[in-house]
This record gives sequence, C-alpha cells and structure tokens, in this order.
Amino acid sequence: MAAPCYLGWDFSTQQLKVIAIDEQLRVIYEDNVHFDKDLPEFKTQGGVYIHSDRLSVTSPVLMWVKALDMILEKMKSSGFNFSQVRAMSGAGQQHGSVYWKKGSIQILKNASSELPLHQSLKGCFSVSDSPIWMDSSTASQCRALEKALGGAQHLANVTGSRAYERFTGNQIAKIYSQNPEVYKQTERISLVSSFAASLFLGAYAPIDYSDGSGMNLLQIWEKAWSKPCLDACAPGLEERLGCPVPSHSVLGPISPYYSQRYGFSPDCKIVAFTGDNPASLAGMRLQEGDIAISLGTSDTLFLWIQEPTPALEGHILCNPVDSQTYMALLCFKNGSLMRERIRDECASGSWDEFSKALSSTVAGNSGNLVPRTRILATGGASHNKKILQCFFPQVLSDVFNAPVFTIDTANSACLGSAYRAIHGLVAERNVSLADVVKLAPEPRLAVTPTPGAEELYRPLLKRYAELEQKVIYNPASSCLVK
Ligand code: XUL
Repeated sequence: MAAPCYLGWDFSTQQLKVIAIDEQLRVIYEDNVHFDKDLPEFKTQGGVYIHSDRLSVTSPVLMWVKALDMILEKMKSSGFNFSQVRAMSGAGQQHGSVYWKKGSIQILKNASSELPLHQSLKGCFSVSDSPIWMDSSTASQCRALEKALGGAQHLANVTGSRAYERFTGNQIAKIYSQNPEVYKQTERISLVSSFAASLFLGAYAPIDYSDGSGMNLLQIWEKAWSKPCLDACAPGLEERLGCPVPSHSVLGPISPYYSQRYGFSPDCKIVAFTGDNPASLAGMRLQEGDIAISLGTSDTLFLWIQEPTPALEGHILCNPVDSQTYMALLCFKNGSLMRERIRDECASGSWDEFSKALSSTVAGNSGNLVPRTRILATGGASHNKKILQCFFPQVLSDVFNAPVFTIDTANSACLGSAYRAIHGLVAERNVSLADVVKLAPEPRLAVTPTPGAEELYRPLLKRYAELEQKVIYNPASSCLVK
C-alpha cells in the first residue's frame, strides 16, 4: 500500500497551487496553474478583470474550475498516486464570492467522470464573473450597512470589522440591488474557499468561521450569522449562505467523480477550506506573540490574539486553528504595486538596484518618511522573492525592534492547508495544530535589530502613524515629508 499523503490547495488571485506532504510533513509534490499564462482564453490580467469604472474587479468563476481540471490532469500525467491521499484542505483568496444558480447542486453531485468538471458546471453560475477582494465598488452599500448597525464601531464590535468594500456582505448587497433577478435565481452563495471545497465534495460546502469573518456578516463571538447584517444586505440571505462551521471540520468524503476519474480513495476526507491569510497562519505555525508579514498580491500582517478589541482599522477574524481564539489582520491592498512603482521610478525597474539602494541607506532614512500618495485600488503583480530574502527582514527587524524569522512564505497558504488537512482528522480528539506540525522545519532566524534602531524608529513610528492618517483622509497630500 502506498504511503499516505495530504493535499493542500490554494485558489489565489493569480494562480491555483497544490502541495502534497507525507506523514513526516515533507513536501513530496508541488504544482500550479497560472491563470493568465495557462488559461489565456479567459484574457485575465493578474487573474482578474478590472472593469471600466476602475473600481469593480472580478474573476471568471469557470476559470477557477478549468484550472482545477488542468492541475489534476498535470498531476495525473506526472504519475501522482491519488489513491494515497487521505485528506485534503485548501485556501481561497478572501472575500470573493460565487453565485450558484438554482438546481446546480444536482449537477455538482452527478457530474460525469467522463467529462472535465468545467464542462459539466458551465451553466451553474448565476454570476459568471465573481467579485473579488480587489473590488472597491461598494462604498454606498458599506455606508448603508454601518448605518443599519448603528455605526462603524458597532458593526466592528459585532463582525470584527467596520464595513469594507471588498467584504462579501457588501458585494452581495450590490448584486442584489443592481440585479435582483440574478439574486433570485441564486440558490447558494459560496466564498472562494467554500466554492473550491464544494468542487471536491460534490455538494455545497459550508463556510468556515475564519473566512466567514471576512464578510461583515458573521458575529465573531457567537459564531453565527448576524440577522441585522443579513437583513441589511439582501433578503433570504441566510438560506443562501448555509450554516457556518468550525474551520477544522471534516465535511465528508471526496465526491465519486474524483475516485472514478483520477483514482482517489473514496475514503479521502475533505476538511473545510478557509481564507488564504488564515491558512498562512497555519502554514507559518504562528503562535501567540508572533507577528507574520506576508508579501503577496496584497501585503498582509497578522497575529494570533486571545482577547481582541475590534477597532475601526484592521480586522478581527476567528482563528482558523483554535476556535477559542482570534486572529488580527491588516491588509495593504496596494503593497506590491507601490513597491514596484518605487522600483521602476527609482531603481530602473531592477530589484537588484532597489536592493543596493536600500542597503546603502542608513537605518531611519535620515528622518525622511515617504507615505503613500494615495491609496490605489488595485493590487500589483506577484511579489518578489528577493524582497523577503535579501533586505526586507532587516528593515522589519529595525522598525519593529524584534528578531525576524523567515520561512518559505511563498506557499504558506498551500502548506498550511495541507497541515490543516492532517489536523482536521484529529482535531475532534483535542489534538492541536501545534502538536500535528511539530515535525515541520523550524522557521530560520534571519536577522536581529541593528543596535540603536529602536531609538531611531520609535519617534518615526509615531510620525508615520500621523502622516498615514493625514494621507488616508487627504489623498492629495504631499509624498515626501521631512
Ligand atoms: C485580506 C485580503 C487579501 C486577499 C488576497 O483581507 O483581502 O489578502 O485574501 O488573497
């Protein structure tokens, strides 16, 4: 009998990735499908369509299904032994939503193993272009939701965040208000994560608590939908969302489609999929007191937190690996775009030049601060590995006055999903994720703070915060401040 293995998927903005790990947590297989390059027929840029208003951003849902067909075929032709997979889980870009047309559940359940899945599912979506996290077209829906809930802070107290344009409740409210007929034809609304799990389950997969916290709809303390939020967004929403579940839940066995077409064992378990940032928290094996910073299409900073106090900035999500605790998240939607612009304007478009310029600059940058000139509404291309490997850790270490450890973060959501697949099988027996992953390689100490950095950066941090406020509320303000 083949040695057991576990799969982790990541349905991210620009690509679909998969990792297989064995029982010793060693990566034994990795693959990806790049949407722009491998599926050019969809004509996406960076995996998305930016619409003419520059605010609406969507991705074609069938592209994600076709990417899954393609990656499974790639695995098959490389001789991957599907029968050894005991369990899988996955991650999806957060906040994005998928709209299943009435009757689709039957098609999903009975898809013929003779056909690639995208052929069977092509008529299943009432909205063919799914709104995603880069969308910022729902300002009026956000205002309405905050008003209905008695203000931004009150909404944050209930759901973990004030109203954000990319958050799913506001996206659903927009679809309902602009096209009530389409909404009426929709029997189920999934997040990208629960949509992906549904493809494997052959049934509608529930939304997990952690990714569900990115919707402005879930009461993060009670872990149940908030009726006032649902009512403020669209009628009949609760039945379209299904019941949320703990992130470690085993949802059921894989659909017979995959056993017949690829040779998966019918016993292979599907563990609830979650958001990419929650999955990265698992992949980076975050513990209380750690701060993780991930440079992806968006830059995010997150931490494990016991007793959060929701604020008007940032987000509190249910913790994906421990349902008693929480995770705090900050997301900079324009992170890589901004870095690339500075690279292009100041370093002839070369990361090496950028790196040289940065390392020749004294810590503290002689008191100069460069705030964003404006908040850009779209994300950039995929992040540059060099930033993480070469100079970024030192800057972080100096600014935060803390040692910085690195792991190969490029695939942390995928790896975290594979860890979560193993965890899902034992979580009911009160085994923690930390126990499950203790064999995994330790993060590597990259750098410690430069002596004197704290004295330099402490006053600058305060000024930075003040400048950021100024720039957020006055986008036209100047860009170099001394
Ligand atoms: C988090 C967010 C992004 C996406 C990117 O709130 O919007 O990090 O999850 O995939």
